[in-house]
Amino acid sequence: MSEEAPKKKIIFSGIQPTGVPTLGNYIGALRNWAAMQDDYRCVYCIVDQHALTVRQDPAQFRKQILNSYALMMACGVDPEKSVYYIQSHVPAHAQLSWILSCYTQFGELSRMTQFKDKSAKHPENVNAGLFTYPVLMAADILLYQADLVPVGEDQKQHVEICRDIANRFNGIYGNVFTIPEPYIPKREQGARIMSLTDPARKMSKSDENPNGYISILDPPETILRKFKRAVTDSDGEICYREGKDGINNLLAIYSVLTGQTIAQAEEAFSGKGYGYLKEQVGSVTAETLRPIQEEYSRLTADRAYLEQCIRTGAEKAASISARTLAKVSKKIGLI
Ligand code: ATP
Ligand code: LTN
Repeated sequence: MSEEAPKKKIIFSGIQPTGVPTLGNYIGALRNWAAMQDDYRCVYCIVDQHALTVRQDPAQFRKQILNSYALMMACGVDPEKSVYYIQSHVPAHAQLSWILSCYTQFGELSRMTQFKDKSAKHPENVNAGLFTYPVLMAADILLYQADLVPVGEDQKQHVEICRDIANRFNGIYGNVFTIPEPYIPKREQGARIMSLTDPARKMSKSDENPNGYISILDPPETILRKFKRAVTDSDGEICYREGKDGINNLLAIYSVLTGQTIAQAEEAFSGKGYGYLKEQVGSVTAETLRPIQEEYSRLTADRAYLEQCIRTGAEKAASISARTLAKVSKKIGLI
């Protein structure tokens, strides 16, 4: 048997170091990052340049970048198995982003929901970076010739524009880029975890009200308290149904974290009250996050090791991305 093993597919994903990730980030994205490392060639990135689209306090930002790097490792990202680095350490991202921006239309960027949402949220700072954010994201993905991009549902539109840009570029210059596919969990499997205070909105780490989200680093008492206060409805029945956003959200969290189906979770809570459901979801969440929190404390105490991982990650990423950038530059006629 001399047949070569089939080549592993390439995964690329990124997360902004804009604060401590939430349970939504964990379920929608980070959990899957760790799980994919054995079956794919994974490239994971702390996208600090994307975070600059919102004003950051420099001292705070510096800490957050390092902490975010450690936290993803605590969630299972292994810098030995995956290429794991910080975006600004690899200049090819910004370089390719400029080139791709010349192949992206003003009109298509204007249609991005995240741009509309974030401009409404920060009307005093609707900067050009916020507008061209999806182009930098396309550069991230295309530099590594990624086949799949694991993200939560909110990022689907950005992966689609990335595909459009890549197809347009390939249409002119031949097969330069792999066309990536979004890799999104099903809705009941946590593609969109909702806010605990307003279950019509997604759980977001930049929510002004900390009761809306569970931070990955919240201590158990805080987790239990936040779930206890979670907004539900008044009909008192525990089932997954249209219009029951609060209960659907709790059932989705419970089923994802316990590995049960929604139907099994409904069964387990049949005839029980909302208070009991909240307590159970709270304790399953606290139990899931406990080992992550312990590993995070261990890692942040070992700064030399973290810095070494960051450096090695950037070297690996730079060497892969330089190849794509060189190919692109040649195709478009740069000398
Ligand atoms: P911000 O509040 O700063 O906009 P965010 O919480 O939306 O940030 P990102 O850094 O933009 O987080 O997202 C990281 C990953 O987490 C992305 O893949 C995104 O799709 C996913 N994600 C974010 N929020 C949720 C959510 N509520 N449910 C499921 N996945 C989510
Ligand atoms: N826009 C994403 C973060 C992000 C990303 C990426 C995700 C930046 N570049 C490339 C996947 C692939 C977000 O806000 N969650």
